[in-house]
Amino acid sequence: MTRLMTTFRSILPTAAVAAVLVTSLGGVSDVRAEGDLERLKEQGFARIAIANEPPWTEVKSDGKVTGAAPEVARAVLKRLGVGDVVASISEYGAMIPGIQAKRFDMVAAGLFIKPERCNAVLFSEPDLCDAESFAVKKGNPLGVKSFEAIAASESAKVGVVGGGTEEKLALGAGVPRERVVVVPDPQSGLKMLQDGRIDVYALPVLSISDLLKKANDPGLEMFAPVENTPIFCAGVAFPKGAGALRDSYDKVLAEMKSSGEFAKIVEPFGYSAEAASLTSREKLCGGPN
Ligand code: 6CS
Repeated sequence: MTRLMTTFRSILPTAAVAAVLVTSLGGVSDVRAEGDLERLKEQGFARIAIANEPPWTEVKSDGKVTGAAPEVARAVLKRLGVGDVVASISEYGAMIPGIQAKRFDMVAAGLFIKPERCNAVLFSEPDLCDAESFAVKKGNPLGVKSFEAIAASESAKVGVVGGGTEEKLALGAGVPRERVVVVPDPQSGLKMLQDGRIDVYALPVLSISDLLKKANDPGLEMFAPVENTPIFCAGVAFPKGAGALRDSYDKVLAEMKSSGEFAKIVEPFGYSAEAASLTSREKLCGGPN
């Protein structure tokens, strides 16, 4: 089980020093690449960004971190000799800048693999896939079934997580900025919907299903799948330059998919293990990554 990281330890592993020396001598990526995995082994854990959006990622009341994405990452890393996964909560929009600033070693949050993100980070092969959904008041009084319908309405406001895919989908469909309401976390979005401060709360199907089940509010319901939106698939994100670490991760992930271990981890959270195998990082990135 993973632990929620409250403060990062500052460790300068020898591998990183080696990588700097080799780079300054006309670097050989293999040394740096070897350094990434060696650094994590020496560190004893990988620092991961999560969102706390069950069942993708979840911080339990005792601080323990779980969810499909961290559990897959933890299992793969253990096989690579990295003993633990230590998480910190981040908004989706801050995850990639966090990787680039080396605040995190990886993002294991159900970050959807999309071309614009593939330009900024390296992704593992896809692991968790889902469709988009709306949480609405019972009976869907505004009759919204797409982001375009929200845009076409006079006043409908849609709640979204900051820097997430739903925010981009809403703006891309023409919903005016002032009617796209960024909420800090899933619980806040649900409360804003219940209070009528938003008319729609947009998240992936499994996130909304989890929220509504826990809310047990007969005045709310889910509409899914959102029209004109694809099935999205997520992967673990690594910094550009950590190609060999990403490839080592992918090799173990593929072995776990073949052996059935991957399915044993993700299916209890509600994910289809097969869905990830129906696509690929290259297809989702629109080219090599
Ligand atoms: O990666 C994203 O943008 C989306 N992923 C999840 C798991 N939830 C919402 C977010 O927009």
